[in-house]
Amino acid sequence: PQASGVTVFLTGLSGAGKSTVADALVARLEAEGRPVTVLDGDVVRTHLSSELTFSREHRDLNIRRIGWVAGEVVRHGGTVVVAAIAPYEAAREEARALVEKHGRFVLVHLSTPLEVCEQRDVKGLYARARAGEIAGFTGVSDPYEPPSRAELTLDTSVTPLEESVARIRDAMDPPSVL
Ligand code: GGZ
Repeated sequence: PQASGVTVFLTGLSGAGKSTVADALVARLEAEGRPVTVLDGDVVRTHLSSELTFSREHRDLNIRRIGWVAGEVVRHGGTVVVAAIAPYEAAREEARALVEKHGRFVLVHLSTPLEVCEQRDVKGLYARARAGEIAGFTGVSDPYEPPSRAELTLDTSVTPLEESVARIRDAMDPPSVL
């Protein structure tokens, strides 16, 4: 059969659980013997988008780059897991189009409420944003447009990690042709 590539694109606020879910999903896929390319916003911004700010223009450019790389991997039958805030619908849809030229795209909205993300505040960024030390922080002083067509929506404050992984794993399989 023809190689069938897929990109799982995790979008949501800072602290929504994107990296945690991505790590657990990658572990599951690698345990199946399936190599995975991980494009985590944080890491991409170190290696591929180091000159970019958090302006809308730069966020969109960041997501376009991620979408293009994901498309190239999917073109060769690979598996990609993206974890990025990707706050703008138009940029997410651009990434979808770049990937769907070559394979499947599964958009997963981690819809964990802002209050929970802010309470977690793993890196203290929300506190700094509230104090006015970080301008244009998503959810505080910058927008997040919820996806209007996510394949899956998961709130990590109510869904256990293993269940999130299982549901994403199921959504990755191509629709069965009976
Ligand atoms: C949002 C910011 C900001 C601002 C720094 N707004 O939770 P983190 O800390 O570790 O990951 C976030 C990361 C967001 O990068 P992305 O590439 O995913 O964003 S986008 O998709 O919008 O391009 C956060 C940190 O960078 N961070 N400043 N102002 N998040």
